[in-house]
Amino acid sequence: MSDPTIKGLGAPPKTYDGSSLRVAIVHARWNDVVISALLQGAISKLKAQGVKEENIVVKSVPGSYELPFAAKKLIEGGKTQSSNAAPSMLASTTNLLSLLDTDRPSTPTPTSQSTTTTTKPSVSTRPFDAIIAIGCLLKGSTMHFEYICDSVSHGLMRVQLETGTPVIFGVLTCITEDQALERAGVGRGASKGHNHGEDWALAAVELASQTAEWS
Ligand code: DLZ
Repeated sequence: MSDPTIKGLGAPPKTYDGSSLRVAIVHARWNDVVISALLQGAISKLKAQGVKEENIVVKSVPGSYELPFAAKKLIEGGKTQSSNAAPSMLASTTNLLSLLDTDRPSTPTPTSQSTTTTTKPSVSTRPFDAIIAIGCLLKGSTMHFEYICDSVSHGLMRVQLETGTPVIFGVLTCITEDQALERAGVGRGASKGHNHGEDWALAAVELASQTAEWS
């Protein structure tokens, strides 16, 4: 049984309507069981908050280290599309519909990146209101984990401060596999844990809505 604790996301000051928002999720493919669960949690919560399917764009990168670069490219690409719609960029955008149409490989393959193009015309061309960067870093026996955790967390922070687009830190930094599974809501124990992807979706909708009001 999970203990009630003081940890976790508190209630927002108000309810946010995501129906006018465009959100990109970029996820790493390392540790795919955890990533898949987090991705599904984020998508279903975005939809529950009113974000339309055609305004949820999903892209993947090999590992978490690539997330800051990909987040920045998505933000820049979205802004380029808005001012000067480039058909080639639209064609390379994978939206939720195409994700659901296409079986995601259970293990990363070198070709999966090149097969994610879609010809569906429903993709919006507005800039993204928020990016959710999802990854799962598991500690190994070397310093690799520490270097990547440090780079990715600072990189994602830098991207959002430089671009002015909220980038949600959806990167689990875990010592054990069980810690990661529990934080994706697919724990192996009696309690499955809690899917943090849902929290990241809520954070994305809140940040995108709030900061639009502030500016
Ligand atoms: C190389 C590597 C290792 C060892 N572990 C992980 C991990 O646990 N989670 C993750 O998302 N990525 C890992 N990577 C891959 C790096 O993030 C990156 O993709 C490569 O170093 C290439 O830049």
